[in-house]
Amino acid sequence: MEDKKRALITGINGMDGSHLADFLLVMGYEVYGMERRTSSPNRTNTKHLEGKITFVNGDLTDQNSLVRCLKESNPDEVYNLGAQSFVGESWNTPEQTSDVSGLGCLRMLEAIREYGKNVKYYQASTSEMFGRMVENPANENTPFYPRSPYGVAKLYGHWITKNYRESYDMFNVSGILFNHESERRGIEFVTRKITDGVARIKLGMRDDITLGNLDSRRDWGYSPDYIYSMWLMMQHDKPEDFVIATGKAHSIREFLDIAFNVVGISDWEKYVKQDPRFMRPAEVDVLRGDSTKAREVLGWEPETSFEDMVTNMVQNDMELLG
Ligand code: NAP
Ligand code: F7E
Repeated sequence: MEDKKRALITGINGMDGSHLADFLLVMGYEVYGMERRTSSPNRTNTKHLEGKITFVNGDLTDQNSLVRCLKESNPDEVYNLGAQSFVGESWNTPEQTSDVSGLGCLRMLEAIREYGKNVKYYQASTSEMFGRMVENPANENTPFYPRSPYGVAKLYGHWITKNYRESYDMFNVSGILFNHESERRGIEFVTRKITDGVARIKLGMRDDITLGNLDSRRDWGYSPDYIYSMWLMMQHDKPEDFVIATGKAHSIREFLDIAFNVVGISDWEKYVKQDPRFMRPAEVDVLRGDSTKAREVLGWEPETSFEDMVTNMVQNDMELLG
């Protein structure tokens, strides 16, 4: 019988980490999830995975812990999804964001080199690297122009992944993923903040939602569709970088329109307040991607529509709160 493939996922308790673990289990992998120690457990997204995967303790700011995680998991594939991923917070903690989301990638690459076995490496790059969008839609050849400490840190991760691929002949890939969401999205991100707020308003638990800039536009996809692209990149015959996007951008207002509509509210403006606290020092006005390469080379396509994704998220929050 063929040995099971083994995967190590950093950021296991995050949105993408938990969806990727679900998928890899279905594909017959032995899955190891790296989590960092917290004073109280943080397994909201991964409670259902207990007993099915192995949790290992490590931190992207601690080189030795990464080497230990590799020894404990002996992986064929490492998916580096761990990051300080909240753009707004990256102005408050720029150093920590750079350490985790930028240097964390370098540490994992060095850990793999020290471990000394052939391990494929996936880096979670982001559309935030395009920031001001020199070209719309952006593809793999579009110049970068990050607009936040998070975007700058991720750009470092992106380039060091490519540099180690070229320097040491490693199988390293970067997936440049545009925004993607799901029912497991962290509550601070605008999509989940809205769907949770809409459910609370509908259930009479709150009067309004307070947001920042309602005019920015994002190319929003569905996380379970996007994690599939990560796996496809790792199975491709050569290591390359790919843009993953739907190709359509929507404003926060459009998101609000659909989310409130799901619970039968059409005059949503009266329930939404704006506060400069949620505005950013440098905003990314629009993000839209061109994933032609992924569609042609990997055969990847997004499956879930924007409307279905928003509906799923609102209905899920209604169930959780109700
Ligand atoms: P997420 O839900 O915020 O998950 C990030 C994970 O990283 C969390 O589990 C977090 O652990 C972990 N983490 C934070 N600091 C760490 C450290 N020092 N050491 C180890 N782990 C640490 O993010 P996501 O939305 O799933 O995104 C996954 C990855 O894709 C991230 O790298 C993100 O930057 C990138 N990305 C996301 C999107 C998107 O739209 N979702 C788009 C492009 C790229 P705790 O639970 O302990 O905080
Ligand atoms: O903001 C605006 C905000 O925080 C989206 C991360 O996964 O995707 C994500 O980063 C937009 C911005 O996501 C609020 O100003 C308005 O224009 O949901 P967000 P993000 O910054 O796009 C990229 C691709 C990643 O890589 C990141 O890791 O919404 N906005 N009002 C607000 N945003 C928040 N969070 N809260 C508000 O109240």
